[in-house]
Amino acid sequence: MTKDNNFPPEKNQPAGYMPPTVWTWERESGGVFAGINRPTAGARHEAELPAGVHPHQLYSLGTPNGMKVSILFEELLEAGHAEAEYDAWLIDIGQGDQFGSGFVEVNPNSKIPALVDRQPKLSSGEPPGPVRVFESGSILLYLAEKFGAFLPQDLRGRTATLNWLMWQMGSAPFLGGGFGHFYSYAPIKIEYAIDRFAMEAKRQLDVLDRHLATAPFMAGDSYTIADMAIWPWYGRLALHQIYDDAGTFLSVDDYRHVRRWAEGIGERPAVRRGTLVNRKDGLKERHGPSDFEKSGN
Ligand SMILES: N[C@@H](CCC(=O)N[C@@H](CS)C(=O)NCC(=O)O)C(=O)O
Repeated sequence: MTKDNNFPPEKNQPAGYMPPTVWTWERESGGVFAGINRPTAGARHEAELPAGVHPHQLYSLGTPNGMKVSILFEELLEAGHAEAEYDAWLIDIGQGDQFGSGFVEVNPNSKIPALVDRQPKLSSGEPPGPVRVFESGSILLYLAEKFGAFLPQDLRGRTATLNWLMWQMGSAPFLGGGFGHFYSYAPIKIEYAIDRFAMEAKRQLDVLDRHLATAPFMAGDSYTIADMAIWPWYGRLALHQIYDDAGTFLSVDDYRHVRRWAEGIGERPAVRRGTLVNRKDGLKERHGPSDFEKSGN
């Protein structure tokens, strides 16, 4: 298919629009986040990242992608891994903190979450020094391997966990960047785009629902990093917690196995704590367990 197809340009949005031969960025597109979006990568200003006392320095925001990591940290601590202590610093993506030079050194993709591990478990012969980790899926895998937790050791369990972790990384952009963007953030409502991504979001919920009809958790009987990756997006959607009234729009209550799973995970104390981290309306920064008490949440 080419752009010179038979559809009449007057039906395009805006009417008469035809894509030029070469796209150039002329103005902000409007909508939430338009002010920070540019067609280029790299640092936009000099800014060092703060650092606390703990081995793990997390630079994040309490969005679904950010929550995955703070949930894992809280689960590790809850499970008794005291060495999983972390400092969590708020990166305000609306203000462009992700384009500061320090952040870009950790994540050249300028997106939260990003992690610096100052006490990595290096193999013998590796040069000493911190390890930088970006992409939430990579961070979850990194920490699960470091602590030997929430990642089954048997081949089938480990593979199932990674299958669903990778599924999440590939699928959530359709839910967030596709459905969420056009349903909630875009400056105009475009029926074609909303239909396309609502269809895909519902298909994904059906994938999860059919799977969760057969097992308590994504990778089978045990709670793993796959659940921690999927829950902040699809679990919270099933609980009507993201994108305003999107849960009603997508009839999420029909996916009863997803709901059962989402409710169970949502009640875990570590998940409750993890969802509060790096939120302007929760715990802006987290440097120790007592911060939760101080926040009043
Ligand atoms: N695939 C990435 C996606 C991360 C991502 O999209 N982060 C968003 C917030 S949820 C962000 O930092 N956006 C800032 C920007 O796009 O400038 C991951 O899972 O870590």
